[in-house]
Amino acid sequence: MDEMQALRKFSEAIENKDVGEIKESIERLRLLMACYRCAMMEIETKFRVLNEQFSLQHERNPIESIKTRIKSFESIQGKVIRKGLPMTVESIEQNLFDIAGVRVICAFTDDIYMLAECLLQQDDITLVTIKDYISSPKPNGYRSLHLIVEIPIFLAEEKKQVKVEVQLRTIAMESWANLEHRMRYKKDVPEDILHRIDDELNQCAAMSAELDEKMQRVRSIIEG
Ligand code: 0O2
Repeated sequence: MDEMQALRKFSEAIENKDVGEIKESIERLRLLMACYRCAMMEIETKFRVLNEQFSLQHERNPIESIKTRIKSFESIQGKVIRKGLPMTVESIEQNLFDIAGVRVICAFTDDIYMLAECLLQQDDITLVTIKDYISSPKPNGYRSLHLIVEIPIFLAEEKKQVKVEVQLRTIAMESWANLEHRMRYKKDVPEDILHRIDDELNQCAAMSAELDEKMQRVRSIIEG
């Protein structure tokens, strides 16, 4: 289904509903988004607690910074349309796993795996999927460890399992991804130039991977 067809289908779906139905869908969507916000905060807190504990026990912080974001409604809508999914609250909840996102930036690659393991060991966390783009980078050179996890959120009358996307990366991986993202989405760059910079970006990714490896080795030497 192309974008126009999907948009037509969405507007037909709205036209065929009465105002009460639309209001109810909006309310359910607002509740769902509130659950994502809570789940995102819970995961962020878990990482902050781990960081605190490490700084007490080992006198160093494995986490440099944490970023969180909730996918905008425009992005959710775009993804639903791209994937040819029905534009309903249920479909959004069942098919999109990256509405709540937590990004953890570490100084060293080892810390990424250590933190992921610590998170996954916690008994209220369920692993849904894991994608290791560090051991197997994407063809363009993109590296990061991606986890989709589920965490329970306790509402007044129910317990709800909510999915959160966790991206763990080093400072070098983060700066490469940010620059690549900015260049990829930069407007007015002709297609042939975009192709030409692919190779350059790949080389930068290899250099940044080498930097991470060297930093890791230096730390191992210091720690004996
Ligand atoms: P945003 O705004 O960051 O959320 P899916 O999410 O299932 O449709 P896929 O490809 O299975 O698609 O997801 P994957 O590979 O786990 O990657 C999802 C997210 O990782 C992206 O989210 C980016 O944040 C990041 N990412 C993946 N590949 C690249 C890449 O090549 N370059 C950069 N800079 N980031 C990447 P969104 O939805 O694109 O955007």
